[in-house]
Amino acid sequence: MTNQGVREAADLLRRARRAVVFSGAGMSAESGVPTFRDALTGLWQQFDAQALATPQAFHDDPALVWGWYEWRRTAVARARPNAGHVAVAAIEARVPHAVVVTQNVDDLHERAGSVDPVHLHGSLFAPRCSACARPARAADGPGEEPTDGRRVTPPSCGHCSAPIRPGVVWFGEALPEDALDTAVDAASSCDVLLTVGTSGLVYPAAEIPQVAARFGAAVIQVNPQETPLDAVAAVNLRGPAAEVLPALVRAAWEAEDRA
Ligand code: BJW
Ligand code: ZN
Repeated sequence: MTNQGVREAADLLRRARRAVVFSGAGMSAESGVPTFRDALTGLWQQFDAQALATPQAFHDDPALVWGWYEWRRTAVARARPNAGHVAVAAIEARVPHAVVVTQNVDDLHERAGSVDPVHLHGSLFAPRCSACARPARAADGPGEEPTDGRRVTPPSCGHCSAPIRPGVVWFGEALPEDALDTAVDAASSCDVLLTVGTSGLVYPAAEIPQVAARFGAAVIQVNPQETPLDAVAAVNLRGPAAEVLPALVRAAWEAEDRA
């Protein structure tokens, strides 16, 4: 990340009337939550996440998949928002109209103070029936899953007895319509879209920054690695979210605060 890049991005953000922050798994990496494309460990090491995040995997082996999500729910409940999440909430408080759109199924944006982030891929904390779709009661407490994970038989629906499934969006499933509509509306009317910690490989979510660019917004990307979104980014800040985002907030607003 260059100082010049941070200054450029800070100017764009300070002038923005409408902004979208679009986040992916890298946003939570420094909270200790593995990214989606990190290698899995423990019980799941012979799988990749893409193989587990499917309706077929849950159908074939519900205890394996439910156990994986319980392990992740435990890890997220024990994690804390990092300085990047806090900086996103600060951006939201500064820009007149700001919307946080996340692909993450954790609740770290909310816990850092973001108001009503749009969850495109659902939540670890909103299980539902796999047959009748009625919401199920989320388990109490952070969970007690061992570090290596374990199989856990999912609970049954109180109404129809089918297994309860995680309230997330798997491959081949439609995204929640209201969330996708809100995200597309926000992207098509913003001045700046800040994309943070996503590989930009999973659709239709990966279209959100592209929609913003197509409608004339400046796209700022925060990611230590190159991604396909480099092609639409006006500014690329190569670095970790918990370092780059606080630096961006300082550069955008600190001078103003001192004046
Ligand atoms: C850091 C960092 C630090 C590291 N700081 N950065 C068009 C073209 C091709 C394929 C498709 C298409 N349209 C649809 C498809 C199929 C499919 C798809 O996209 N496949 C691709 C893989 C090719 N899409 C779907 O199936 C979607 N559904 C659909 O299209 O339905 C159609 C339909 C319509 C009507 C009726 C029925 C069907 C659904 C996609 C659902 C995705 N779900 C998951 C799992 C959620 C639950 C769970 O978490 O288990 O969502 S998959 C997974 O990927 C998860 C993530 O939200 C998503 C995105 O991943 P993300 O966040 O980008 O993470 P990573 O790990 O990939 O990247 C991390 C990044 O962070 C890296 O770049 C690092 O460098 C960076 N990083 N440390 C900042 N400290
Ligand atoms: Zn049911």
